[in-house]
Amino acid sequence: MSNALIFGVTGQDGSYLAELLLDKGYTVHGAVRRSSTDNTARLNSIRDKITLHHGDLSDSASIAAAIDAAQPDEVYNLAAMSDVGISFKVPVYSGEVTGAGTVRVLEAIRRTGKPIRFYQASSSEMFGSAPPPQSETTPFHPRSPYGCAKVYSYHITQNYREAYGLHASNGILFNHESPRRGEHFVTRKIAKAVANIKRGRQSVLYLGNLESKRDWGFAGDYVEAMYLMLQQDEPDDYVVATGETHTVREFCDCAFSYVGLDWEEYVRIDSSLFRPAEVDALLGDPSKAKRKLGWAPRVRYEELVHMMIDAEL
Ligand code: NDP
Ligand code: GDR
Repeated sequence: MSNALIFGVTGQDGSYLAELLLDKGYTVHGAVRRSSTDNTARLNSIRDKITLHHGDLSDSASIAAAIDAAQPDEVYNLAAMSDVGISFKVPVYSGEVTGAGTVRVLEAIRRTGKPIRFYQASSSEMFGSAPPPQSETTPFHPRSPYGCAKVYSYHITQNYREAYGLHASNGILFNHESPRRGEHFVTRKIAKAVANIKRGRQSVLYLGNLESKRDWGFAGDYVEAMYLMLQQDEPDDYVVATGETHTVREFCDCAFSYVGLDWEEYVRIDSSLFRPAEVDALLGDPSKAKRKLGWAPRVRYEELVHMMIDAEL
C-alpha cells in the first residue's frame, strides 16, 4: 500500500485527488496551513479517512515535519496562492508561496534521501501571451506575478530531476473547474450568479474582461492525470487540457441560457475587474498526455457548465 502526502489538500484539486487516491487504496495525508476559520470544508466527506498535518509553504520546518510524519511514497504539491488577479496585489507573497514554496518542498524531499515521487502543479498561465495552441514545447511568456512564480516552480522541478535524479514531474494543467471551484474564479462566480438570479436573489452580475479565451475542463478528470504521471517509470512534463476553447462571453451565454435567461440582460462590466496584463487565449494540446499516459478528458465543456449550475441550484 502506498502513502501519499498532498500539499494544498483543502483546495479544489486537493479534495478530488484525495478521494481518487483513497479509492486506489492509498493512505492519504494532507498538509494544512493554520487559518482563523475552518478551511477543510471540501474534505468533509473524507475527513475521517485522511490524516492532516500542519504544513505551510512559507515555512520549511513545517514542510519537513509533515514529510517526516507522513513518510510518503508520493508528494503532490498543489498548494499555491492560486488567484491570478490577486497575485498583482500580493506579488511578493505570490513569489514566496507559489514560487519559493516549491523548492522548499523539493529540498525537504531531497534531504530525506528516499525515492519519493513528486508532482508539481504547473499551469497554462506560464504560456501567457504565447499564441495558441500551447504544448510542452511552447515557450513561456507569463503575464502575472502568479505566472512568473509558476515558471520558477516548473524549472526548479526540472532542475531537481536533472541534478539529483528525483522522480519529479510537472503537470501543465489548463483551467479546470467544478462545483468545488473557489467562488472568485470566473466560472464559479457565473454559476452562482445564474442560480441566484434564477431564484430572484440577485439582479446583476459584474464581470471584467469577457473576451479572454480559456480551455476549461473538469477538475475530477484532471487529478487522474496527476496520479498517472507519478505511476510512470520516468518523470516527465505533460500538458493536460481538453483542446477546446471558449470566451468568458460564451461561458455566460451557455450558463444563462441553460436556465432560460439572456445573459446580456444581467451582466455588467466593472473595469476594476480587468487585470494589469491579461492572458488572451489558452488552448491546450493534450496529445502527449493521451499518448503516454492514456489520459483523456471525460467531461466536455457544455456538460461542465451545466454541472456547475445544477450544483448551485
Ligand atoms: P485552490 O486555490 O482551490 O487551492 C490552493 C490550495 O493551496 C489550498 O489548499 C490552500 O489552502 C493551499 N495554500 C495556499 N497557500 C498556502 C500556504 N502558504 N501553505 C500551504 N498551503 C497553501 O487551487 P486549485 O485546487 O484550483 O489548484 C491546485 C493547484 O493547481 C494550485 O497550485 C494552482 O495554482 C494550480 N493550478 C490550478 C489550475 C486550475 O484551473 N484549478 C490550473 C493550473 C494550475 P487554504 O485552503 O488554506 O487556502
Ligand atoms: P485564470 O482564472 O485567471 O484563468 O486562472 P479566472 O477564472 O480567475 O479568470 C479567467 C478569465 O476570466 C476573466 N474574468 C474574470 N475573472 C475573475 N476571476 N472574475 C471576474 O469577475 C472576471 N471577469 C472576467 C479573467 O480576466 C480571465 O481572463 C485560473 C486559476 O485557477 C489559476 O490558478 C490557474 O493556474 C489557471 O486558471 C490555469
